[in-house]
Amino acid sequence: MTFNRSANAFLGRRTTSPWLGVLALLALSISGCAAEEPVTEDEPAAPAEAEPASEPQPQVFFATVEDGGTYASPVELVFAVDNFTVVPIEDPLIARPGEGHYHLAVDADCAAAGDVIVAGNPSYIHFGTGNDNISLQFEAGTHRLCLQMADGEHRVIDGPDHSLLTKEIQITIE
Ligand SMILES: [Cu+2]
Repeated sequence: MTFNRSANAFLGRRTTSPWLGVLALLALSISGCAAEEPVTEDEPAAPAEAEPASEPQPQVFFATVEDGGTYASPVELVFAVDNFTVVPIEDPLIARPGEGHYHLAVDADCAAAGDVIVAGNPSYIHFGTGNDNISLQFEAGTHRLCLQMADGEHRVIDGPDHSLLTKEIQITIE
């Protein structure tokens, strides 16, 4: 019994001893890593990645009048659009992405996205030659103007660009 116990104890020491060594090595390597950690933390933070340049958005606007402005009649209206190409309509009509022409609603509601201009309605003027200006006579008072980009089939541009390709303003004529 005594022999066995001491043998077991001996064996126990023999068997645990190498593990202690391994644990000690592990502890050393862990502390080694821990010691190196602050070095990486001290490195200057990587500069924030530049935001990927977002696609330039098409946007339509009046170049000569602004919302809330007061003007004398006749009013020279000039239109402009960024990141969109103004082209004359073709025969037969064809719609191409990113291209179109101006429509102007005078004292009338903007046409809904995807709607085709109402032919023969004098409230809706269509600039099918790709022209970008008109001189309009107004009576004194307030007037609504809604400038919209239409595609080559006279359809008010639909989709996510719609809101930026519709510009509604109110002007006052003295
Ligand atoms: Cu049109």
